[in-house]
Formats: sequence, C-alpha cells, structure tokens
Amino acid sequence: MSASQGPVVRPYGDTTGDGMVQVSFTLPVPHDKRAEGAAIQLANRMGMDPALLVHAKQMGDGFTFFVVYGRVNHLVDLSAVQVVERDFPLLSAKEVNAVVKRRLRRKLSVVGACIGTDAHTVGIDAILNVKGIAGEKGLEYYRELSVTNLGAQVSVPELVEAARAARADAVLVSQVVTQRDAHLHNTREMSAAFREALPAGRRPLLIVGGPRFDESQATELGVDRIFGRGTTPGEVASYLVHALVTGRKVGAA
Ligand code: B12
Repeated sequence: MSASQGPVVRPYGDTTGDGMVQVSFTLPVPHDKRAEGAAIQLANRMGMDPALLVHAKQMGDGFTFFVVYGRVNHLVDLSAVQVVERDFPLLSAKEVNAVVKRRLRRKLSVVGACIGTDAHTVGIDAILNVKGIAGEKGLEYYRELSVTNLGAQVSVPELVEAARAARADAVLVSQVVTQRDAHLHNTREMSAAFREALPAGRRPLLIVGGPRFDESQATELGVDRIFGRGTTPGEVASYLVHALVTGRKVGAA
C-alpha cells in the first residue's frame, strides 16, 4: 500500500528530527560491565542504533536499572493515531448542578471504590473527595451529586450491594495495580456482576479509571467509559451529565 498521506514526525533529541529517544528498564542481573553490555544489546534489538548508556544503577540484589539514549529510525504517522476524543461538553460545577436539578429533579447518585486487593485510593479520592485535584473540587462538592466513597479493597459483591442500596446512577471504580493484568480481570468481573445482578434498564453507568488503562477498551471490558491518568473531577461530572441526563433520549425537557 502507499505511504500515509498525513504528517509524519520523528523523535527529537538534540536536533529536530534526529530520531533520538531515551528509555529506561531493569534487567535481572547484578551491575557490572557485562550487564551494561546486555542493556546495549537489548536497546539495539529494540531498534536503537547507536545506543548510549547514560545511567546504570544496581537496585537491590541481582537487579540493575538502566537509562539508554539512542537513535531510532521509526516514523510516527500522525494521521494514523487513534485516541478516544472527549465527545461531551465540559461543564462548570454550577452548570452540572443546574442541569441535574432541572432535568433529573433529584440528586444524581454516585458510588465509588477501589476494588479487588487494590489499595491505591489517591486517584478515586481525587475524583470524589471535596479537595479534588489540579485546582478542581471533587464530586462531593457538587450540590446535586450524592457521593458514596467506599474506599479501598472493596469486593465486587460489596460494590454491587452498595450500588443497589444507594440506587446508584453511576459506579466509579479505580484500578491502579496492573500486575498480571489485575485491573482488566477485576473490571471484567465487576461489569459481569452488574450485568447479572441488575436488568439493563436498572444497571448503573459503569466507569473505571486508572493510570494504565487503554481508554479504547471500554466495550471489551464491559464498561461505559474509561478515564486515564490526569483525569479531573470536572471531566467526570460533565461526562455523567452527558451520559445520564442530557445525552439521553428520554426525559428531554
Ligand atoms: C501512593 C502509592 C502507593 C500507596 C497508596 C496509598 C493510597 N492510599 O492510595 C501505598 C504505599 C499504600 C502503595 C502500596 C503499593 N503499591 Co503503590 N504506588 C503509589 C504511587 C507512588 C502513586 C500512586 C498515586 O497516588 N498517584 C496519584 C493519583 C492522583 O493518580 P492516579 O492513581 O493515576 O489517579 C488519576 C487517574 O489515573 C484517574 N483515576 C484513577 N482512578 C480513577 C477512577 C475513576 C472512576 C476515574 C474517573 C478516574 C480515575 O484520575 C486520577 C486523578 O487524575 C505509584 C507510583 C506512581 N508514581 O504512580 C505506586 C504504584 C502504583 N504502586 C505499585 C505497587 C507495586 C504497590 C504495592 C504492590 C507495593 C508492595 N509490594 O507492597 C502496594 C500494593 C498495595 C495494594 N494492596 O494495592 C506499582 C504498581 C505497578 C503495577 N504494574 O501495577 C506503582 C506503579 C509503583 C511502581 N512503579 O512499581 N502504593
């Protein structure tokens, strides 16, 4: 096939388009000359040529951390980049409250948790707690949202029960640990449990978030939306209004 029509870029290191990149990794070997050679070999096999070792440090027994700087020949075709774009308007807290009050005529109920063995609550707290993140207040600050934050290490049955008790319009789940794909397994388990426990019309909107999710995997994981790193509460509140109030065909004022 013909080459892409879109703009093509190369990485920038010292001069424009020189293809220089920097990568870091750990090898399970003690730090010595051979380990450094092994790091260069790996970098070469990853397509870096030349590859320069800029940092090597032993991390505990039998492991060495490396930073390698080098040139790659790969091109980035910007026209082939696929991302999940925001497809809803960003609203202020005032606008969110006004729409929920006028259109839903009751508080919008949100239940959040960190599920499985995951105890990383900072992310979900940033979205839910009043203090928020990045200068934005969390969902608890929104007068027309009723927020239940279940905290860390919540089991899926507990979450389903709590969502039912709170008559949740939306369930917000955080997954930060990705070892052995725990975040994917836990999300699938959670979405399957909601599908089993509640009929389609009464199932809450299912949202997961965490720094290492691929936002395009929502359908595959059985959830309505995935939010990645850097998410702010305002984005989540705006999405809730879009998905549950304004974007709905029913009940339009
Ligand atoms: C703080 C921290 C901890 C604290 C957690 C305290 C707490 N109450 O949360 C403590 C010390 C307890 C901890 C423990 C562990 N940790 Co830790 N931890 C971190 C650290 C340093 C920061 C995470 C954080 O708070 N980020 C800040 C928040 C604001 O960012 P965020 O989570 O990405 O959230 C944002 C978005 O992702 C999104 N978001 C997140 N969730 C949700 C949910 C919804 C619904 C939405 C809409 C959005 C959303 O919005 C948020 C705001 O923008 C990271 C490394 C790092 N620098 O990221 C490691 C890290 C996550 N931890 C790690 C590990 C391995 C562990 C332990 C297993 C270590 C051990 N061997 O014991 C344990 C596991 C404990 C457990 N059972 O979960 C690894 C995970 C590796 C992996 N591949 O999974 C990391 C990446 C460190 C590393 N490089 O090895 N950890």
